[in-house]
Amino acid sequence: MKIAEIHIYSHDLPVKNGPYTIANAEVWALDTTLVKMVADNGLVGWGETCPVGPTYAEAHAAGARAALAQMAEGLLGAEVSPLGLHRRMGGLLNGHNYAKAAIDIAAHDLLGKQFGISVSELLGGAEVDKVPSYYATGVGAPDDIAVLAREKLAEGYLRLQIKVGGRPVEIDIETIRKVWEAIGGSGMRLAADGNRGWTTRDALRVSRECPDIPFVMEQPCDTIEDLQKIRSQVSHPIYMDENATNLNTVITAAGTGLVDGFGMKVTRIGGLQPMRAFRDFCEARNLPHTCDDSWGGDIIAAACTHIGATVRPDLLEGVWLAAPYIEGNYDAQNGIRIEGGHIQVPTGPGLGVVPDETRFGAPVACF
Ligand code: 0XW
Ligand code: MG
Repeated sequence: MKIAEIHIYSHDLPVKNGPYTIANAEVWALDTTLVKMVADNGLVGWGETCPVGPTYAEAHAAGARAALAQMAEGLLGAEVSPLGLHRRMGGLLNGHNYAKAAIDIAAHDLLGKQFGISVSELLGGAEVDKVPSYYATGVGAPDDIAVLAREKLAEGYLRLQIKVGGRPVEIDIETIRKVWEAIGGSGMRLAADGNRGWTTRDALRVSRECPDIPFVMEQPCDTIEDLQKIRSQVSHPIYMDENATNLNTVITAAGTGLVDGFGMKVTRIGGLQPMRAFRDFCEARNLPHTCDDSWGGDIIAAACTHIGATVRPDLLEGVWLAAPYIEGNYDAQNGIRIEGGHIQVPTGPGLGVVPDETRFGAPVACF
């Protein structure tokens, strides 16, 4: 099965009750990029990539489309095989994993459809038919975030990620304390995600002032050097998120014991093919991790859910989806939904979701 056509779409996803605020970004609407890959046998696969604005990571929506346009011509006629496609993409464009991920996801969707199996089966087999999600708050007032924490606990979420950073650190400390008063003892796990927004001074202070609260510090500071600096001085586990930009970085971070786990994004690492390698490295080192993306609709949600279902369950910190912040689904019937803090793994072939492409309008580019 070979690639016959590649169509690229841009689609607007307004943030429900926006804006969504994190340390380095405030977003009201996200510009997502969809890829429709048509094979020479007529089968169709879908991919998606959606940076959460231009400042969260070294990624932006127009950049994704430019990178895809750069590679598309050179991918026509290629075999639909994720490994071969990654090698071919590497020969067409250096870097830009987040754009390559849309091609990778579409190829997995197509392969699954051709063999009549789901993407999780392609990735080694699902361990579960439902995966836990986790809820991510925005940066907010301590009392408001504590109320939200109670609500999400009652809804059935097993894990909460609160956003911190980008404001006086005293308010972050107060937020962590109030949230723990709300959920402590319930079994709900807690992560405080700095999204690169704390200085090492702030991170050290938070850890010193909250020694009694068992939260994970997710990407507290901007750089790997910052993480190295605080590593031996904090009493809280450190998870790497934004700095984990490729498998090479992950191998070093895991291999040198720099981190205790990862918040991982399928598109940042380049798609499902590198994500399965990441999953296996983490299992070899007993490192917990999430299977997320920064944003996106049903295609990204399905990709994250399928890989999440293949992770050793005790290492899966949850599958985060933008669904609670998005109105509706691309696939009205089988679209991905969070119910009681959990997500049903799609059972249909490939990704198991079929988007209504009339929602996306005309493609912005066709090859
Ligand atoms: C909570 N997320 C998965 C969604 C936002 O895009 C940020 C991200 C994170 O963990 O950094
Ligand atoms: Mg994070």
